[in-house]
Amino acid sequence: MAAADAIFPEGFVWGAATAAYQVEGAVQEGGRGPSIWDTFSHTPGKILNGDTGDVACDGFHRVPEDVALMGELGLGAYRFSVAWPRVFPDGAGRPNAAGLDFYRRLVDTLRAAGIEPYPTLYHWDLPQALQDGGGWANRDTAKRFGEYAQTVATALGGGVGHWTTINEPWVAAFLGHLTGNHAPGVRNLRTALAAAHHLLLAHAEGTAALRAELPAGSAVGIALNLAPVEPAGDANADAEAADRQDAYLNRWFLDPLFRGTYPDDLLSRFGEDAPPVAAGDLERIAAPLDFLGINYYFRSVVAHDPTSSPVGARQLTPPGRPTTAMGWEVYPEGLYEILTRVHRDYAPSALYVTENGAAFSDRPTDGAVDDPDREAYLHDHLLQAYRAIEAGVPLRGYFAWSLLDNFEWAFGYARRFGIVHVDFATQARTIKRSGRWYAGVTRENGVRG
Ligand code: IFM
Repeated sequence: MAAADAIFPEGFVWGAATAAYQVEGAVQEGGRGPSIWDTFSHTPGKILNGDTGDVACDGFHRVPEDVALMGELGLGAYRFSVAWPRVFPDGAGRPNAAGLDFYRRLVDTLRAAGIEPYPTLYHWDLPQALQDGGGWANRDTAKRFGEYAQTVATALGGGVGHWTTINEPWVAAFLGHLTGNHAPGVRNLRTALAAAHHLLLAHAEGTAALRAELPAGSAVGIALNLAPVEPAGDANADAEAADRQDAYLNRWFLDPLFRGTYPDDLLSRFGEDAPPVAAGDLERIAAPLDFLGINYYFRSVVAHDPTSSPVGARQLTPPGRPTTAMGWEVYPEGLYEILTRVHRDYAPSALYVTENGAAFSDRPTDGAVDDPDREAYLHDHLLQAYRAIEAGVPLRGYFAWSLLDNFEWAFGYARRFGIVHVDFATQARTIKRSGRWYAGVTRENGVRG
């Protein structure tokens, strides 16, 4: 073996990820009800180019084709999300059998192909009916989530070993309820903090429901978007802003999940806007996890700026650094830094990189898609993941974001993250150069050379 080879531990899980609203389309089929993302994307001015997820990658109709692609890529696992409005079109009440059947078929097709299903129960598509009752600002929504989790576990339980409750509660809470860039488009700090707390409470309800329903040995976790935080300059004020940003982005979720507390420094800063925590909430939120999923894309570099963000920290892209089509800095070492930090400070029993990837504007030429930047991004991040394993981090798997080019939320179809190209006019799929390279990684169980 050449010195630079990074061969991962036996049994390491190689996967790719998507989310329901980003790929499924078929928003009015199979009894699906509307979600907040249907409402939001159909509101003029909210999404670049007026795009919506109405058709997306047409994944709802293309399960056999897409699972065959996963086979070509040599994936051992597929992380997808279950659309709550397919299961409960009205948010609650009687589950929709056709919706559950769709996911049963997906799980069966994956398993028949030797690919482990890794469902996520909430990747931002709240049933509109629940939003009409207050959405995540309403504590009851966490209860509804528990019922939904129990229903999906009953339907899929035997065939699924790894469950993620919520994807990126920070994004759902703060982009959805503070900046308003995501559905439901609210702009209010108190609402955002209530939403964040209720998303964690939903995680607790969902975890309890899954554990009650699933066979022993099933694993339940949550996926957080985390990043190392650096001050932009040498000034003390920037260092303090970086501490606050770390509390806001990372510790606001890690502390309650692993320690049953919210960061004191921010609680006092938020004052009357602080979340409505009832007796017993934090104990339930801190119930042990079987794994933590980390979604990592770029580090957070911040400058002190009292007018920016609820913590007075302005996010910057360090000048002269490479960036992706999202404008996000390419900083692979950040993956090592966040994995080792979380291992050191919180010691989850197992970790997965549940998302990592990059948008670049690539186009097919003569039927091929040459995306060396994405290949380099994945390569460099995988080497950092490997470094973290060598440093003792119990990292068990890696999921590239994304299997397919898809609906990138407020950016619509104008940002491509896929290792498989999608022509949205014809729905033709083409494995990109990065996808072919990743197939080599899954085959070799690591990165050679
Ligand atoms: O596309 C998103 C995904 O839905 C959640 N994590 C970040 C990705 C890229 O923005």
